[in-house]
Amino acid sequence: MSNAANPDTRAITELYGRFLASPEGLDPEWRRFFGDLDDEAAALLRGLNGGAPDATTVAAGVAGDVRRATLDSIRALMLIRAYRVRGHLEANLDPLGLKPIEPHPELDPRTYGFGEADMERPIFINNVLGLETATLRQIMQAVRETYCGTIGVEYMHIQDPAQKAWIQERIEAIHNQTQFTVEGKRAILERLTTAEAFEQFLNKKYTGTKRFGLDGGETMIPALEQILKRGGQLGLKEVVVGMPHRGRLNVLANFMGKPYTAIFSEFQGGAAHPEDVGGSGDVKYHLGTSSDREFDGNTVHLSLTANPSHLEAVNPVVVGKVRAKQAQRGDTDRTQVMALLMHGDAAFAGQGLVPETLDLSELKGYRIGGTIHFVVNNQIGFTTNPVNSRSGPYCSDVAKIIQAPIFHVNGDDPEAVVHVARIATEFRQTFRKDVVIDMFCYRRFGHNEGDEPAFTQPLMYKAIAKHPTARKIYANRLVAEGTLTEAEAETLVTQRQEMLEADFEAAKAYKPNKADWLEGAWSGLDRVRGYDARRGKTDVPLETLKRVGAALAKVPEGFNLNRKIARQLEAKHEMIETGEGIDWATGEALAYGTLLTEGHPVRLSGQDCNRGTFSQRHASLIDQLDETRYVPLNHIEKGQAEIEIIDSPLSELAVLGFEYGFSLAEPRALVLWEAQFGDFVNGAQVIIDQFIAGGESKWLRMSGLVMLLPHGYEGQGPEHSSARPERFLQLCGEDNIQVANCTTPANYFHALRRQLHREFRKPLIVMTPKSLLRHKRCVSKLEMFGPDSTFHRVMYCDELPSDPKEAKQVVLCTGKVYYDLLEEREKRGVTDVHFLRLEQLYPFPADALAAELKPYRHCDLIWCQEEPRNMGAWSFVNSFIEEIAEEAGCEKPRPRYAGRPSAASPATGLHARHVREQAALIDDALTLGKTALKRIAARKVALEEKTQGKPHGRTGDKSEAKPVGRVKGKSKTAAE
Ligand SMILES: Cc1ncc(C[n+]2csc(CCOP(=O)(O)OP(=O)(O)O)c2C)c(N)n1
Repeated sequence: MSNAANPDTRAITELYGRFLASPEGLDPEWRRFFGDLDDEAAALLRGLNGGAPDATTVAAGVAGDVRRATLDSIRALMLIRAYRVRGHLEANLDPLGLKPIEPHPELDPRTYGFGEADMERPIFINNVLGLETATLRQIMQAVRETYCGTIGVEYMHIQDPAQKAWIQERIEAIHNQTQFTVEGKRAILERLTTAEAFEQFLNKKYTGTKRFGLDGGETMIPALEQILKRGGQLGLKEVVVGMPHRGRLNVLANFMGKPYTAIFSEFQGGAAHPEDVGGSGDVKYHLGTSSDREFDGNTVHLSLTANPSHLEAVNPVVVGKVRAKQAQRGDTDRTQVMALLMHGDAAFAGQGLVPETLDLSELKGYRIGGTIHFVVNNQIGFTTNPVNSRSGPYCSDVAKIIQAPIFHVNGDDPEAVVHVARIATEFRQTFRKDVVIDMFCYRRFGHNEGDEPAFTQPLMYKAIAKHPTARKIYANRLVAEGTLTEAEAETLVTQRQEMLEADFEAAKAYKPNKADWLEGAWSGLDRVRGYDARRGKTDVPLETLKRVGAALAKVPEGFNLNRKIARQLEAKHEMIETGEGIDWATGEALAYGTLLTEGHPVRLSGQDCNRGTFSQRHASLIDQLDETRYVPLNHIEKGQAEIEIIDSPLSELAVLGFEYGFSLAEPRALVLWEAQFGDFVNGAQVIIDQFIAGGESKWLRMSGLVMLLPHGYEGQGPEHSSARPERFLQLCGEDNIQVANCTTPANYFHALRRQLHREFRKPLIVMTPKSLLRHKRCVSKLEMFGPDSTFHRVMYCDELPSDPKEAKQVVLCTGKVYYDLLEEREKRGVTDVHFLRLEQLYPFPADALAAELKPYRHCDLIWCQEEPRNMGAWSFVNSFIEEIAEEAGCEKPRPRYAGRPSAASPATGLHARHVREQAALIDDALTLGKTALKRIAARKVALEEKTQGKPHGRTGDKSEAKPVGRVKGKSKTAAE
């Protein structure tokens, strides 16, 4: 709209007339401009002309007063609209006022042809801004109060007319200001004083100790209070809070109600939990807590989620927790439980998890009815200025991807901050949608209390040193307007200080008396004790299995099933009826279905997981004529629990975080996340390292989350082969997680059911198959799911050798390679090599393996894997195997390695090479002793010659295995 800066008013009227008559003929920018004006302009014209807007009247311009009035009204509306869109650019947001506010031409009345002379002329604006008819001066005052005061509102990007209109009405009629009562103002000052006194007290008592103080952003505390108060009035019963380091102690003390004595005790080196609880603990500014707060008779339960240092990583976890809690409460309209997330400005703009989590907000499988985001925008990130932190003007711009309204507000105006907190809460409760409060403030000290900020921001810190605190500014304002006396304001401060002193003394004797875990939804559960088989009772009566199986193969009358799916269902039916050949997907469905009949909800989310990446699951059946969905597992029997299978957005980090959060709040549901291919799991690494692996130890929070990671070397190249089991195994310690690689549908079934059939919860990471999904040998009989069946951590081969004495070599392995070994052994007629499968890699099944090895003490031991030597389980298992073999009395306890040589990339992209490598590693595993070593050495030489001395292929093995002969044997079937 290049000519909008200096418009000819007549031309605008004509343009508008043309727009009404035939908008297509207009330049698109003008079309959009008038289009946005349309409703109000039409109403206004109706008001002026006493009837419908008439294109010809406007275009031709009736003579005299009406024409001029019309023109004024339209121009005034254009001006008002410009303020709605861009007023925030001239708002007084920065308490430090470091940068001059640049006037924006679209906010200048001259841009619309108004001059000084027009200031006092009445203009009809038809109740816009609560004004029927107003002078330009009055209009300017109203728009500047509403849009350029200490609040800048961004909402014109919202496409939903109802949401946009709601905000407009909510702020324009009152010129975006709440008239607080004397009581309200005192309450705000009291909260501010509490926040400030706390930080100052800590600063005095623990000078230089890291606390990531809220100093400069204290106004957040009265704002949070308002969110709870207004939320409680609007039906809120529970808030799950997530926040970073900044101001966390203040929030714990002055919002969550954690006793000062407990916090001081932690500063004095005391533990957060009683000592006998165990765990590694965490620094105080990462800890969570929960409490009940009461306002006007409404009790709101608060829980602050523990989080790692990784900024924003807690976001999806909080959101997932809220979803679970909503389900527990039956909060179907999602107004009882809410997420409240606090952010730093640099982190909100910079971390990719922020948009990933925002993206979940409106999706059926993940929505929670909106999060309130509160950004403590202290205009700095550690030592980095905003200009180096983001490309957009605001740190909050990312929230526009979900069209959230954004309220920028000056943190030195506590009434404005509390006012927007109230509006944001109302908006969330009304539209059940995310909303952002971006509170501009400053950081009074360095990034932490030991830092010198003047090294990097000398000018900013000169300004801060001279700047009075928000409490002081507000107290002065209230004194000036006569709300309270200076002495009263000071009394508030001294009262707080005395209280803090008393608690400081009391803290010396403070001892935490209990750890807040295994409460609420977790009561009845216990922590794990001992390293036994931990099977749980996972077997299921045959009739239940058949009932579930029958439901799996049934569709409603008249359902138009895809022909290929129909054949699959017939096959399923056959499996259940005959009790033979139950495949992986059916085994999995039986696990879900039987849990559902026992009342355990199941929730599986991941990319395309309804169908399954390998077209194996088909959990939802799609009618071929109208695309309606039918989920057989939800139609087993009356009173069963429900399964939710959700095709996730293309995110690993946010979705895994969400499911982990869900599992924290709901121990009685089976919660699973599935990777498209296991390779992609590293996109979620922060959730794995910081939450799943360490959460229980750091924060005493258990999780029964299951991660399904398709894994296996099938010639699909570097990115579709490995779920990087080595990464998970490296994380294993202190009994934190379980890592499994099951080889039979029945064992997988028991592993899943076991998650809910023990008194504790542990995350389970399963390397799941790809080709085995359809492998004729990878099937189980129904009886393996039935009475007295169980999970096996170690499984031995059910055929050869018939007598352990006849064996010469034991090949240990995990996962799919077992079937490759089996087939090759068969093909070669080898009868003296015994196989042992580790179905669970961690906790390492030491007792079971020792028992299995005992009869084979005379044998050579081999570890066979498909992954390169520096990957897979080898580095993890080899010392375990050796120790156990030694203890079991094995003659040659050191296992020999049979697998791919170390490599930079997990797998080759060349299929022929994959086949060659795979054949070689199987050959290595099946070949005995010296012969094997000779062959390996020969291959190494050949390769080196080929690559002109560059060690590019296999590098051989240094095992000291001895040659052994071969024997014949018969079959045997049992496991562990
Ligand atoms: C993911 C991640 N990267 C880096 C850091 C190190 N770090 C801690 S605080 C901080 C600055 C954060 O700035 P901002 O988000 O504006 O919050 P503020 O500290 O200013 O309140 C950084 C870079 C971190 N904690 N997390």
